[in-house]
Formats: sequence, structure tokens, C-alpha cells
Amino acid sequence: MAKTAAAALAPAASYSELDLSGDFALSSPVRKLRAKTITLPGDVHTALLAAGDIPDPYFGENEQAVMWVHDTPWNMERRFTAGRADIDGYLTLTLDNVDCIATVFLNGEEVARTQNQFIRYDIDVTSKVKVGTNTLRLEFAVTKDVAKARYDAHPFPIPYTLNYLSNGLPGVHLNFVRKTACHAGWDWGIRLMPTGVYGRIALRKSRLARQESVQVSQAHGRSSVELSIRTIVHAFAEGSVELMHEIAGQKIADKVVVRPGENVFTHNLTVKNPRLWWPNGQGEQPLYELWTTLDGERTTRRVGLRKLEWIVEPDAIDHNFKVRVNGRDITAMGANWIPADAIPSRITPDVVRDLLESAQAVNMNMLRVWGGGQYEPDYFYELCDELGIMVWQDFMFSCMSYPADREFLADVRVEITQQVRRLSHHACLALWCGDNEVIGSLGWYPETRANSKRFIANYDRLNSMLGNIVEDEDPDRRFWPSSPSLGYMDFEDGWHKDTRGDMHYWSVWHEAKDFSAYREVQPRFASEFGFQSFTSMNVIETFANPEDLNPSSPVMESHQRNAGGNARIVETMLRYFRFPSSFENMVFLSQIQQGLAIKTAIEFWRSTKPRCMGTLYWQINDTYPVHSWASLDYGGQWKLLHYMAKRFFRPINVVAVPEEDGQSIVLRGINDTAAKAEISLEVQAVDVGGKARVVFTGRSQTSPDAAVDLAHIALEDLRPGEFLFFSWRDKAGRLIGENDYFPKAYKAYEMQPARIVSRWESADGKPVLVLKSDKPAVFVTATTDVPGHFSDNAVTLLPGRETRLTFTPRRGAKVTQKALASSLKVRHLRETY
Ligand code: BMA
Repeated sequence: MAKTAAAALAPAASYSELDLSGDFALSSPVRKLRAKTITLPGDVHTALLAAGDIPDPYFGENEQAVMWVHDTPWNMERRFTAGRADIDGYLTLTLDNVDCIATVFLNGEEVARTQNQFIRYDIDVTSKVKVGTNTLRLEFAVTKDVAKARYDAHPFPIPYTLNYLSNGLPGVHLNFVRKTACHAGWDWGIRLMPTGVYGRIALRKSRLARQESVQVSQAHGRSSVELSIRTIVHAFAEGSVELMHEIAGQKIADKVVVRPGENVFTHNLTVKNPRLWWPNGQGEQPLYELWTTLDGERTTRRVGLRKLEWIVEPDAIDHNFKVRVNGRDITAMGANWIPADAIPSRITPDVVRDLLESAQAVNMNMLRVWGGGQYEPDYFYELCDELGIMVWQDFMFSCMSYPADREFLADVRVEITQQVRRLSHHACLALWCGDNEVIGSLGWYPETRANSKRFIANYDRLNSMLGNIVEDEDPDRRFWPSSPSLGYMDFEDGWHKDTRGDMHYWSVWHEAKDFSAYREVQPRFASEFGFQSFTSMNVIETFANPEDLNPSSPVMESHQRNAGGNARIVETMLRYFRFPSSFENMVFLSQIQQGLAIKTAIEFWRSTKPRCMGTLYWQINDTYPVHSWASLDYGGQWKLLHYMAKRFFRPINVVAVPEEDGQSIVLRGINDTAAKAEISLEVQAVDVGGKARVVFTGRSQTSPDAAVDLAHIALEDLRPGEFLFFSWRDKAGRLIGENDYFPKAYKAYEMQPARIVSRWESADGKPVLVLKSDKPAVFVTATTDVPGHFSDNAVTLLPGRETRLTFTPRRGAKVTQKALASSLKVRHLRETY
């Protein structure tokens, strides 16, 4: 019925679209190459790699061998045929995500210049397209050279981020060009500086006007929600158009008068008894389809109905900082997100879905899209809506100052306005944040330190504009000036102030403090903190030869971008563990160590609830195979930290925290659910030789959304070889969770060699690995060559009981019992030395 009505309102021929993506001729004015074609959306490196012009940039030290690619100007050209019906109206050439500085020619005539990767260029090409064959050509300049020229012309020098110097790379002035900052390398990133077009390439024909954006804001009442739909329409001339919205079985059809340029229309409707959208772990994620039709141009969006507030208000400590969804304060749990690949063509919906599903699978409910990367494509936010993952969205500024002249600000204004309008309807979008660490970076460079007044004023011109745009374009959402920040108009470098705002706590990694230093701060919201590990052995084998398998080989150092990173990993091992006996064991141990560091932080900070209402570790993913802070290897395989995250992010958790007096350990129950958690807790003191004794049992109640003390264990009651192992069950006696705590460093314990036997079973059609050990064994980890993950890993096995790990193959991966079993490896801590 709706369809017929739509057809009656707007004749189908009024809008049409010619998809111009596909193969373009690739050439360079300065080089002869084998590659003759590039597929767009896509990037030059991918085209060159396919044609054999460059070696795999991710292998060995090939990064150096492909540097010339970004020092080269590129041209891309295609022909397309247009029929009368494609062009008998107003024409828009839409180019989205053009990376970066290009001149656009249509049939030999210059129609536009692009200079901002984050802007969608809608170029008016009315009457420039002919019936028959047409030519579209993009000529790309060398970004680095344009950036340098702008830097030179700027009235005072603005330094680039030190992250660009990672691994001996020369500097590059990317703060003068709106392009993904980490394209030029980062302290986890390769420098490829790709060139290409990564978004939509289309010729659109409109009768009179085209859709620019559709935003939805929500006002929630007791049992209904009022939706306000704001549509921005670009009109080519004066006249009237048919605008229609359909959602939740309701339809609004309006004939509106438009004037040339931008026109804004608002329509309201009420949805009664809405099915509410909740973050992962707190409820369902129902999504309502919104169809918008403008003179035959039809777009669709999915809208989750929820009330989302970001609360910052004075409290007994100073100021709280938290997200509230449908009236409930939700502890944010998750990580920081960087672009899914350094080679943009490899960022696909399948790759991103796999990474996001891995976030959801480990109880995450929030990701921070970090400001040195990119605004992600629509499907990223659609997946987050679907999976219940809230998004803390930085604007793309990171770790350095930026210009604030009129031209730069005007360009950024378009960028931010477009991005806010594009993304604001998403239920997942929780916060707009001005930048990553730009306030902090004012103290990092001689130039900014020497003239701090100038740089603060310069900063505020840009930053306050960002806040104003959010206020105008998305007034329901909070704008947070920076991450980290102490709040509105606070330009202090308050990184370690733990009474207000969000905190980046890096002292454990960057200053080599003890893991216990995580307990010296009590952040309100920890938005960054991380610890590195080596990437997994099978990933190392994709970029290294056997002779490279050494932490200080040139190849292993080139795949470590943080100065001294491999040394930090290895040196930390001496502090907590017995030194590993081989490179392979070192790689495995580095992941145990990384997990332990982050577990220490998150368990403690969650236990301070409601003081701390968010922990987002640095970082969930990698852009290429590299040793880094990520919990997922490049390619999506779970490192041990990712498995451990599933446990330390459990909604109902019990954690052990040493008390300040140094004499005892407190076990705290954390309840992130809306219901009372009634659990029975059993604590055992287990000797590394295998003897166990129960030292505490008790029933307890933890009220909704709270954390409480459950038990105190005096250290003097523990014998030298004993550690704590505790498990908790619900009212029906079902096991909810297990955890353990070693009061001393692992190296101090005489762990016993254990004999672990395994067998495969199957449950609900899924393979289950059953493990049993004759001695306590810790960080027991099963791996196989079949892509996928186990339900748990890095587990503690106690003698006399079985532990079951269910295997979930990666979407589309072939799994046979034989392949699983033949490649199975089971490892644990005692085997590393
Ligand atoms: C934080 C981030 C990144 C960086 C990370 C690790 O400060 O914002 O700039 O990659 O630390 O050093």
C-alpha cells in the first residue's frame, strides 16, 4: 500500500542514478607502470600490487620499497555512456571520500577541486554530460608536497605529530591536509599514504532537488517517542517537490516549496509503545526502518529508539562522566578503534563486521572511533546499531595543533556539518568529541610550549567551532571538547586528574611503571590505556622469514612502531615472569602479559563503580601486521587479551583487589545489570602443586548497577605456594564465572609441569574441546589453524575437573573435525620456560 502511494506522489523517472564506480585507467605523468587499471572505490597501492609493480608492503621491510608510491602524482580516468533519461534533469556528480587533493575533469573541463577526504563532494554538472560517451578524470597531486607548501606559507610554524617519526620516518605536515592522519604512519602504523577514492562515485539526476541528509531526533515520553525528522534538501531552482517519510507503519507525505540552495524541513510523528534499543548486554537492539522519498529519490535508514544522555554534573568527588540510556547509567566497556586496514581497498563490510562481532562477543558495549583515523563508512555505524555497540566519535584531529585560518576553518566546517548530519540518526552514536589529545599535545613540542597563549587561542578557534556545529546540527547530543579533557573551556593538561572528565592513563606503558600503578588512579572514565604484545606467531609468519624470528631483528623492529616497544615488552617479562625459552614462547608470553596488565586496570576501575563509569582500552584492532596494543591481530584473530576481555567485561563479575594496607585482599562483586545479583561465592586457596582448600563461602546480594565488598582474605592466611581461585554461582546453582588472583609475581611460584589431556566433543552442532590437567595450569590456551575463536581461553585448569571450550568458526570458514584436531595446540604458562 505504501508503495502505491509513493508511486502516485513521485513519478519514478524523476530521479535516477548512474553508478560510476568500477575500473578506471590508471596512469602517472612521471612513471611507466605495468598497472593500467584501478578499481574504484579503491586505492593505488592495491592496483599496483595486483599488477606486480610493488611487493607486498606488509612483508619484511617492504614499506621502504613502496615509499615512492605516495611521492607520485596519479591520474584516473574512465568513460561512461549516458542515455537521454540519465541526463534530462539537474545533474550532480557525487564523489565521496576522495583521498585527497585532486582536480576533477568532466569531458576535459575542470568541474571541481577536492582537498578534504572527509567531505562528500556534490558537484553540479548540469548540462555538462552528453548523450553518448563521456569522460571523467581525476588528477591527484602529491599530498605531502601540498602539505609542505601550506606549512611553509602559514604565518607561524605548526609542528607535526611525533607519531610521524615512528621507526625513523621523516616528518610530514599532515595537519595541513584533511586526510586520515595515521596514513602517514603512527606508533602502531605503517606509512603508505594511500591515494584513491573510497566512497560513492555516481552521477545523480534530479527533477528539481536532491536529498542531502535525513536526521532523526527523539523525545521519549512514558510510553511513546516523538520523532522529529529533519530533512535537508538541495534545490537547483525554485519549485515544489514531494517529500515523504515512512516509519513504524506511519507515513508523512508533504508537498514542499524549495528555493535554490539548502532547504530544511522538519516533520514530527509519534511512535506509541516503542520497542527500546539497548546497548549490548542490557537488552535488545530493535531497529525501525525509515524510508525517505524525495521526488523518487529513495533512501533508507534504520533507527533504534532510545533515550541517550551523556551526563556531566557536579558530585561529591568533583564531576561525574557517564552515559545514561533509557534512564539507566551504563558502564561503558570497550576499546579504541582505528581504521580497519592501512590499505583502504581492504576495508570491506565483511572485515568490519568480523571485527565488530568480536567486540560484541566479549561483552563490549562501546568503541571510541579515534581522532587520528577516519569517520567510518555508513555500514560501520549500521553494524554498531545492530550489535548494541555505542560509539564515542572523535572528530578527526589528533596529537598536534592545526591551522585555524579562515580557509581551513571553512573547509572543516563543511566536513563536520556533513559528518554530523550523516551520522546523527544512529542509535549507537553516543558522544561527539572534538579531537584526540590535541590539548595535551600543546605541551609536547618546543614551538607550542614556547608560545602557549597563541596555540591555545589557535586551538579554541577550531575547537569552539566544532562545538557550535554540534549544537546547531545535533543539539540532543553532547559535545566533549577533547579526549582526554577536564571539560568545557578547560585547557589544562589534566591527564592524570582522576576526579573529572575522561582520562588517558599511559604511565604503565610509556613510563614503564608497575602494573599496580593502575590502582594509583581512580578515573571517572578511562578512555585510553594500553599495553603492547607481539602479534601472534601465525601472523608474524606472514611478514617474516625464519631468520627474522627474533625481537631485535630488523624486520621485527620495523613491525614495531613505538620507539623501544619490543624492549619494553621483553623487559617487563623479567619483572613478572620467568624468561621464556624461545621466540615462540616469548610471543605467547607477551600476550599473557598484555592481558594481565589490562585486566589489572579494568578489574580495579570497574570495582570502583559508580566512581568509574567507563573503561575503553587502547586498542581493539590493527591496520597491518604489527606488534601493538591491539587485542585482535591484524586479520581479526583473537589475542589472549581479547579472551580475557570477555571475562573482565562480564556484566556480573567478581574481582580481587589488594587492599591499601598491604595485608589483605578484598573480593568485590560488580553488577552492571538492572536486576539484583544474588550469587554464592566460593574462594579457594590453591597450591601450585595441586592441593586446594576452601577459605571462604558466602551468599551475597549486589544491588543493580553497583559494586560491593564480598569478602576479605588476609594475606597471612595464605601459604607461600598458594593463589586464590574463586567461582560464583546464581541462585539456581549455575556457574556464572571464575577468576583467580596471584598475590605475588608469577615468577615467584614453582608452577608444576602439567599434563593436559584434551578431547573433542560436540554440543548444539558446535565442536567443543574438553581439557583436563593433572596439576594447576594457568593461561591455558588452545589454538587451531581454522579461523575462528574458542568460547574462552587463557584459562586456569585445576586438577580433577574438566574445562570445556566451544569453537566458533569465522563466518564462512570451513571447519572439519580433522582440520581442527590436526592443528590443535594447547599451551600454558609453565611451558614457556
Ligand atoms: C594514545 C593514542 C594514540 C597512540 C596511543 C599509543 O595517546 O591517542 O595517539 O597510538 O596513545 O601511544
